[in-house]
Amino acid sequence: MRKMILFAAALCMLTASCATVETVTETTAETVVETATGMLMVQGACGMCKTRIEEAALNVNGVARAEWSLETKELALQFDPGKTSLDAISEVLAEVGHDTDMHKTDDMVYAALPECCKYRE
Ligand SMILES: [Cu+2]
Repeated sequence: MRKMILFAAALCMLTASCATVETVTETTAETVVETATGMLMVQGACGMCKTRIEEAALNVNGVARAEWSLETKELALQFDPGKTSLDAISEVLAEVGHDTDMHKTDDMVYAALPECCKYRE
């Protein structure tokens, strides 16, 4: 199962159609600030999902901004690439019940979501 997930993620990266990361390095006199901007497709169904997704992402150390759109299912992220990665953030989201284009939520976790949050057909 783990192999299948890795394969799906690798395939995803090859096609480069889903998750994207862009890294910007700004150097000032004394500090080097590195910020990565990324986009993840995250499944969800309501406002509660939005809160859960954004809170989970913001709880990841290094994440500065997380904004999810209920309409497009896109999660716009800004984070420190030295502290975290799109892959790590995606894994946390799958752990709290939301499928992403990189990780799938465990069926047991999904089943425990409130009825209004059921996004699978
Ligand atoms: Cu919901």
